Amino acid sequence: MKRPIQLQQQNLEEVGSRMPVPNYNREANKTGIVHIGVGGFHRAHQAYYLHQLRQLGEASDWGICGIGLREADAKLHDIFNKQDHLYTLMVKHPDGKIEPEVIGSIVNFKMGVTDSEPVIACMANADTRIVSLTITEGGYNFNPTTGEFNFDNPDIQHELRYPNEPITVYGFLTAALKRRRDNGLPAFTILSCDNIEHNGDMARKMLLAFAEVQDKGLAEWIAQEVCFPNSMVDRITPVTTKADIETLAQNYGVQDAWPVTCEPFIQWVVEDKFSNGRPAFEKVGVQFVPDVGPYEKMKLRLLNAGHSVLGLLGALHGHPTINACLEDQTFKTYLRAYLDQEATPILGNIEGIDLEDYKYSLLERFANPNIKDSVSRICSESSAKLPKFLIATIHDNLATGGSIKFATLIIAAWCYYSDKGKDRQGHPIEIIDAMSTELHQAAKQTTTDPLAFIRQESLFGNLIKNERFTKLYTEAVHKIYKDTNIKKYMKDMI
Ligand code: CS2
Repeated sequence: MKRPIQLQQQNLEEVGSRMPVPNYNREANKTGIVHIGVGGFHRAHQAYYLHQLRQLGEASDWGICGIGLREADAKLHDIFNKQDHLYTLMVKHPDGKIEPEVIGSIVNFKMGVTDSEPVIACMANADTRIVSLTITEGGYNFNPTTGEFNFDNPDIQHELRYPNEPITVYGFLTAALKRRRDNGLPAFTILSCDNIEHNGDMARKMLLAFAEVQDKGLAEWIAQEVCFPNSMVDRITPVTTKADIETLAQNYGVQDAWPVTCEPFIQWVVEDKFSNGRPAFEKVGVQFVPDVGPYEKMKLRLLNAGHSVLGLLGALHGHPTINACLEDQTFKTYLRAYLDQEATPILGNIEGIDLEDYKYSLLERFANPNIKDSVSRICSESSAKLPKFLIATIHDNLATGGSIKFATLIIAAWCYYSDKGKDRQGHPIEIIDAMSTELHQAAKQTTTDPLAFIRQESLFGNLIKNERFTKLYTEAVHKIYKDTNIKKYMKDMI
C-alpha cells in the first residue's frame, strides 16, 4: 500500500481514488443544523443521512455545525480542525467486509466550554433551523424518581444566576432562543436523538421547566414556537479502536485520527413536526410517522435492554464483546427468553411491525462478528440506561403479573458488578458511570443488607416495596455472592 494520505479537504481527490468521498461542494453548505453531542453515534447516523442527501444534490442549506459542551470534546475539536471536519465512516459487515466512506456533512465545530458566545451566535443565526441533540440518557437532567427537572444541579444553578454564562444544553438553548425572539427570527426545532422514550416530549418538559424559572415570557414563547419531534434512532456504533485507525491507514491508505465504525443497519423514525423546515430526509430512508411512541418503546425495551442483558451478564462471565456473548448458546437462549417472555408481552401490537422478525434481526445484528462491540461500552452509564431499558419492564410486568425472573437476575448481576468491579475469574472491570460511587456504596452493603442496592429510589422507584421482586432478587444476589458462576444460574433458568 502507498503511504497513507492525511484526510483533509485539499487531499480529497487523492483520497477519492481509495474510497468514496463527498461529491458536493462543502463550502457552499449553509449551517442549517447545530448539533450538540458529536459522538460516534451522531457521525454514523444523522450526519450520514445528511451526507447521503448531499450526495443526491440536495440539502445544501443543511450543513451541520457540531457543538462540544464537555471538556472531553476538545479532542474531537482538534482532530476536526486538522481534518477540515472530515471523517471516515467504516461500515462493518458480518462477512468481514468493511466499506469505508468519507463523510462531509459536518462543516464546523465549536467548543461551548471555552467560549459560549460563538455557540449562542451560531444557534441564533437565521440560517440555523434545527438544533439536534445526542446528549445521552443522563444529559436531560431530570430526577429519575419524580421525572421533574433537577434544579439541584450546580451547573443549572450557575446558569440561572448568570444567563450569559451557559454551561448545559439548557443554558445554551434558552440564550439562543431568547436572542432569536428578540431579533424577530423564527424559532428552531429541537430534535432529540437520544434513547429515551418520548425523547422530544422530555426535552420540551425539561427546557420549559428551566426557562420558566429564568424568564417566564421566554418560556411562553418557546412553548408556542418550538417544535420538539419525538424520534427513534438506531445504529450500533462501537467505540473506535486503535486497530480501526490502523486498518484504515494500512489497508485503505487514509490517515484519519478518529474514524467511526458501525453496523450496516440504520433506522430513524421521526414525527413530522418541525418549527422552521427540515431536510427531505424521506429521500434517504427516514420514516416520518404521526406517533413514534410504539417504535421507541420497541427499540428501547428490546434492542437496548437486550444489550444490557448481554452486557452485564457478559461482563461477569468474562465475555469481552456482544458478539462473543451471542456465540455462547446459553447467552443466546437467555436473551431470547428475556425478549420473548418479559419484554414482548408488554409491547402489544405495533402497527406495521412483525416483532418476531424484529427480534430475529436483532440477534443477527448482535452476532455480527466484525463489529466487536465491547460489553464495557454497553455497561457504561448503566445508571442512566437501565431505568429506561429494563427496570421499566420489571415495573410493567409486576403490574400485569408477568414474568420478571430474567430481568431480576440482571439487577442482581449489576449489584455484584458495582460492588466488586471484577468478573468471576477476578479480572478487574472498569466501571464507567456518573453514579459509580453511589452504586458502589449501596452495593457493598449487600452482605449485611441484601436489599441495599434496591433501596436506591432514584433508580428503582418503589421496587423495594414489591415482595414478589424482593424475594426473587434476594435469592439471586445470595447465589451470585456465594459463587459468581453466572452462567450456571442462567442455565438453570432456561
Ligand atoms: C446501546 C446503544 O448504549 C447502549 O447501551 O444499547 O448505544 C445502542 O447500540 C444504540 O442505541 C443502537 O441504536
